[in-house]
Amino acid sequence: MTERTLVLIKPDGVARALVGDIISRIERKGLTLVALELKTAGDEVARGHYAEHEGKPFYPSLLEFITSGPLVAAVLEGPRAVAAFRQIAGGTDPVEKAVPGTIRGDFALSTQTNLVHGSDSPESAEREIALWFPDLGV
Ligand code: RTP
Ligand code: MG
Repeated sequence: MTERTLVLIKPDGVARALVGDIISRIERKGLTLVALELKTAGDEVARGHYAEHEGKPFYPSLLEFITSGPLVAAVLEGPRAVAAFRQIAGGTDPVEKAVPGTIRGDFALSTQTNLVHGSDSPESAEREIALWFPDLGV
């Protein structure tokens, strides 16, 4: 069954000029781009996006990081899109968890500046797509 996921190429990915490479990996995996936009997250969207992490020690710096500059927000579609994108992204810790061949495993060193976000479930995807692309129909 086809599914959608919300992906961010975080400000570090844009600043490091990795947008083209990351989108190329998404396309080569076979996922379809449904929406794609360069945006800068304001405080409200950032808090909504990372609501599940409120209260954690890294939350303030995470908000600062995600609002620090332009990012690319995208909606991808395909069979098992949520898991498929998280597979090509690699684990959250780019050294201990992400393996070579994944976006984080190949290009990141830090658990915070780990280049990409991908929704962690179809329910999260629905919520995040409504947050980032309120005009996108279902
Ligand atoms: P994401 O939500 O960005 O796709 O990443 P994820 O599911 O792999 O990781 P999650 O646990 O949801 O954490 C969200 C983002 O918060 C930052 N983080 N920093 N210990 C730390 O300093 C720490 N832990 C998480 C990362 O940017 C992570 O992607
Ligand atoms: Mg997450």
